[in-house]
Amino acid sequence: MKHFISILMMIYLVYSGALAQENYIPTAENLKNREEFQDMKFGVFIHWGIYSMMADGEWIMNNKNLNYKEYALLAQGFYPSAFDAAKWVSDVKASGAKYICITSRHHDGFSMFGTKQSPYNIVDATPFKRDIIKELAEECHKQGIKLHFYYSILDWSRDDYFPIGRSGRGVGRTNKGEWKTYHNFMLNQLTELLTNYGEIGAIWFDGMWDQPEDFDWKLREIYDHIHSIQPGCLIINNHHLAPIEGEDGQTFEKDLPGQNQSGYSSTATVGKLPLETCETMNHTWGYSITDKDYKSEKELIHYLVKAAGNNANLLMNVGPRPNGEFPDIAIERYLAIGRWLNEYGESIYGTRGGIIEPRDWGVTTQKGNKIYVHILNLEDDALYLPIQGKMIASVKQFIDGKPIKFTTSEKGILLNLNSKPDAIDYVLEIDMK
Ligand code: FHN
Repeated sequence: MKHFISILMMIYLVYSGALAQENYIPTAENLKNREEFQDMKFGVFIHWGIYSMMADGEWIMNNKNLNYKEYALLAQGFYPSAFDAAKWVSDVKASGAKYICITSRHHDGFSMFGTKQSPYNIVDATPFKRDIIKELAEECHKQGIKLHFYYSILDWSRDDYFPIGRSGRGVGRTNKGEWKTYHNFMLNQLTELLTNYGEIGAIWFDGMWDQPEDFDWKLREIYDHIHSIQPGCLIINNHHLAPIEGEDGQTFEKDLPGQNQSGYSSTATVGKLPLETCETMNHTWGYSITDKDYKSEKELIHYLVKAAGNNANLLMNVGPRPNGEFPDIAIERYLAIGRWLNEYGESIYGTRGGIIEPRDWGVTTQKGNKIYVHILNLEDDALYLPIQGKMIASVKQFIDGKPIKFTTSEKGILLNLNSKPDAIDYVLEIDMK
């Protein structure tokens, strides 16, 4: 009998353990942070590492099949003499962005923070010896910018990232390490990131696509570990899939939610979590000396507005130079977005995707009883909206409050704009009754 009861107990424990793994219940703080995350609407992504010295993007180690031991020697020459966290954060603020997501460790395996888990980090392996993540965190907290950490779960330099994945196959690793030590290494680094740098808005994972679909990353253990240290910290994973239990947000790479122009998003079903889309200003994420093909101010503002209309944040990337400065053209673009947000921010911050689905002419955003109509591309001097006229109190130009005349039909209204809009974003404000 005793034996029978202990078997029952064991079954119960295993089963309840499995259930605990399955049902992630976010804390109230986490839910509040999700709302705040959605309200912020605009963030700056920073891809920076020792690869910036080679000035050809963050994948150079893989793309040129650089031997991992040889590549590691780059660290000895990394001295970003112009790095100034205060300047970064004030430029980010001037862009109107409310958060920064920075690469704490990219696929090359080099940690941009002072970690005790490996000497291959900015404090111990470079003559610079400064923990740039610490300086950035302090400045973000001081200037009221939220800080998110990008964290690669694939690694081209460690033997214990084994089996080797789809990428980094030509960098010379021949040893076979134990996955368990890699897993523990990640858990310990995450502990450091979540205890040494104050409140962290999100951990943003990347690289899961490196292994086959059925690979067991023991994600849930990683996610629970993060939430056990900072329950409010959002977990976002750029795995290009539908959200996985334990996550708090969903990101799309170079695509608005539901699109698949990048080729990354074919399996990324849009879920119910807060949404984000990340994009490059030019073509590469890490600094490239030749890639000068920057998107125009108009294109960038349109992307931000379209993201908002699709109920998503925009995370717009910059790849700092090896000396630690943002490229001048990136700063110019950020400042242009900031000037636009100074005027039109009310129609973006704190909004959610509007009741009218995105259209070819533009998008709508919504806050309380106000609908903002963002006309980005209209060939006519009139616009039909499927909103019942009787529900509308007024329609006006956002910028100066000038009333807009409209006629009502059975299912909607026809706005008389007088002329074809030519602003970067012609914004109308509709007050609902
Ligand atoms: O391989 C990375 C790439 O370098 C960059 O970090 C982007 C950002 O979304 N994510 C990966 C590609 O999916």
